[in-house]
Amino acid sequence: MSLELYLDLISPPCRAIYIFAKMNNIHFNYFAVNLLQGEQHSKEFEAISILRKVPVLREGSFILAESVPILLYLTRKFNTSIYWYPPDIHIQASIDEYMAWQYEEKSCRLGWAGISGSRGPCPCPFLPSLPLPFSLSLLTPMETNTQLFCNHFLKDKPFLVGNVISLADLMAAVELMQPSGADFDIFLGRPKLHEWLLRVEEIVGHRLFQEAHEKLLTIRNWDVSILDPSVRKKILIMIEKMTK
Ligand SMILES: N[C@@H](CCC(=O)N[C@@H](CS)C(=O)NCC(=O)O)C(=O)O
Repeated sequence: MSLELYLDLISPPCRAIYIFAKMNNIHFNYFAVNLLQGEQHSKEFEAISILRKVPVLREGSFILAESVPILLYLTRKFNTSIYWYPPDIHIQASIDEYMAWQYEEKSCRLGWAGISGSRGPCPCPFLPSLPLPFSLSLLTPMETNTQLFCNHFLKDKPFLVGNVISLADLMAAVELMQPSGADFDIFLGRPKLHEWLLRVEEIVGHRLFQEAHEKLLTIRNWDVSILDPSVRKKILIMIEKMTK
């Protein structure tokens, strides 16, 4: 049965799955869902996932949403290298802890992803009141989360759960890259964080890492007028929440 992945590489969880599948030689059919054009709301995609979000995995009648269970499913089904999610229950718990924190939307993702939403494909045209550079209120959640990431999760370790890469590092690296879509370098002035990113990138492979991030890093060239209105509205609501 063929494995299908529904992804948009502008999305961090999609990039994590894409990189993971490629690194582990997992064969899949790639279905692009263009979020900025609202394809997640199409009837065809809704028939696959009522959640209308990517990533989604489909294998025959088996459909799975949410990046964390998708990654765990792939590690188990394809018996990938043990370091991604080692059997030690304490290590697993630490990986789970990080992934749960990252996906608690009100905390971390909103901060990192919010910046790219605010300056990426939809900056000034409908946010004329938002001065550039970013207002303090937009930067605050991102700075807070980055500090927490460095001080509580990464500390002085080479990787999040010790000496080897794990699913937690992959998920964190693609998320922390998100502000780069808005030309914002979160690694600047944070040498330890930058060294950690380089370690992850080296293991992933520079070419694959760049390939996965190409869409994000060229998003500023997008024509805002082709943005789906429902997507504009969602981004605006998200930014309003953050600037309150
Ligand atoms: N917790 C979910 C998050 C999924 C998610 O929020 N996907 C976003 C892209 S990062 C999406 O598809 N958004 C489309 C929309 O909200 O319309 C996961 O980890 O898979």
